[in-house]
Amino acid sequence: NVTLKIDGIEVSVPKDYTILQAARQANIEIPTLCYLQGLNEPASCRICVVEVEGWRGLQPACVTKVVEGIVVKTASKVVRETRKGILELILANHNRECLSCTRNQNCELQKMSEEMGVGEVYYQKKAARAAMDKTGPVVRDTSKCVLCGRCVSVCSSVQNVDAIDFAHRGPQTSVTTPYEEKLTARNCINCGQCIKVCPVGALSERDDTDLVWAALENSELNVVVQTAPAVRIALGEEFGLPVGTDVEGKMVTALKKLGFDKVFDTNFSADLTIMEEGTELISRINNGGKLPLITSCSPGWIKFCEHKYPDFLDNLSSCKSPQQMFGAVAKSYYPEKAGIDPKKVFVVSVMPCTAKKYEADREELVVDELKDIDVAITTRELAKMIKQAGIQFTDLADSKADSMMGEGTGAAVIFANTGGVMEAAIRTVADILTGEDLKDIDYIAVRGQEGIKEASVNIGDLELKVAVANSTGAASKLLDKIRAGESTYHFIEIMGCAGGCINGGGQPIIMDKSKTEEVKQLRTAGIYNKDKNNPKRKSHKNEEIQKLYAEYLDKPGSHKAHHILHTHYVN
Ligand code: HC0
Ligand code: SF4
Repeated sequence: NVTLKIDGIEVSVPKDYTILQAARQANIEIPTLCYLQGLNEPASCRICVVEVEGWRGLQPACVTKVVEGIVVKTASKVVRETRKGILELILANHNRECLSCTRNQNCELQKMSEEMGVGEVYYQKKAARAAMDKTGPVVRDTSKCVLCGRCVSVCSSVQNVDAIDFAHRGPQTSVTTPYEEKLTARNCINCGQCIKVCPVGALSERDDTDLVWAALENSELNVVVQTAPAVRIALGEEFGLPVGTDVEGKMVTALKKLGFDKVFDTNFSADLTIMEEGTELISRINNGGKLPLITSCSPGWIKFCEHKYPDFLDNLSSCKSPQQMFGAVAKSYYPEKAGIDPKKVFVVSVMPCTAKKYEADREELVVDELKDIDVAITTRELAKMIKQAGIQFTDLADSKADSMMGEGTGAAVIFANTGGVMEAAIRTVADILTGEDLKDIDYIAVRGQEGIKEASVNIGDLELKVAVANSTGAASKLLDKIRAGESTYHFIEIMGCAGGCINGGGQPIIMDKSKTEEVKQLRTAGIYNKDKNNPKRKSHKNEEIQKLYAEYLDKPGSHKAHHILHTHYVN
């Protein structure tokens, strides 16, 4: 260990620590716009400069290693003045239309400017409005970019996509796509992980809330809404509630107040997905079908597979995702039972995910000329709508989702966590194969935040070999091993984002990037708690699903189920 003094506090840290890490250990905040531990440490913003007694000039704390006995000052006059000067230069180059920015009051640059007491900024580079790319689910506004490089790092190192990179030099430096095309033109998978790390409003989701308001105001339409598993434990953050708080009941009340005709739940169709996908897995194992079966519910992963691993397209489950299955049922079974014209049903989904906007528009997912989903909005967009409606969210009483498509089991809610789809599937497949009502249903081996998890599960005389990858970067490593013949499995879960949907690109933005892992853990725990407290924890126990099969679909994998709930991806 190395001992040093920071702002008069003696700190002892491992010798490979940087001054920034040492300061954080001592609970001293050094501001930075670019730093992400272990991921983006380029010292590009220079905001983190500190003074080390006896050293020449100021040092960037994020890359300067600790040295025995040094005395560091993080807030001396020269440090404060230098930081402010650097900040003013960044601001001079930044489109400062804060009032109309999606990140107004949620922007790291804005917060920093306020804390550092920035006064007048004397120069304003002409805002590059023309550079706005609004075509896809992920919107780019380069006039706001501060060149921190976080998006580039995440897209490359975590997601292994490389859709964006630095281009040009000097004052012309920018973050852009190959040939400066639209983000949607090539390999971007719409995961939105770049939005989550952007300190400012240079990256955001396409705002589709106007489409939802218009539908709600159209009396001709029957507007139904579904909410994804992960939304209910994160939405509260937008209203100041502690991370991981379960706000399912308040969320349902808020949606009813917004005027939706029916407030249903994606948990219902997550259970439905398990019925179909579990049946598909058993059938592929028994009939010599293509293995491993790979989950197909994460649209970011699907697009990644199409671009980089097209040789695995036949491994993908033919099941549509729960979002799409919900829409397909909401436009067939629901109107039939409710006696309404399917064309009048307008389906809104609230998702923790930006790629769900892309999935909603995929041509493969149209049944009988009707799109499954009309509009997909993110958790953040729903929070905006609730605020726009003047609803005092934290004061709301709880209510329950509407029946027919509102019931969900514990197996459904854990879809939100990495490993959850796998665990939910095993719970049902194991019961089907053994013919028992198994009690030991916590499959701990597939839980947790590691990029790749592997397990063998004994079900009767079958040894089911499974793997879980979270983030497309982790998926690459797993699939490369399978391609090389080094690993074999029956069943694989792949989710596009690290941690699964709880950390999707549409979830509330975590301003303090040093808390990212902690937030993931708290949201994950919130989801597992909901599973534990649900009296039904297996998808096949969902009574509304049983009724759907009895009254409409017949049985899992039936002809009708295939027509509306399954699809096929071709390159
Ligand atoms: Fe997910 Fe889903 S679990 S992808 O993470 O499968 O977005 O929460 O809604 O569709 O259910 C996201 C979350 C979903 C879907 C479900 C799956
Ligand atoms: Fe990269 Fe995902 Fe952002 Fe696209 S949405 S640029 S794939 S991080």
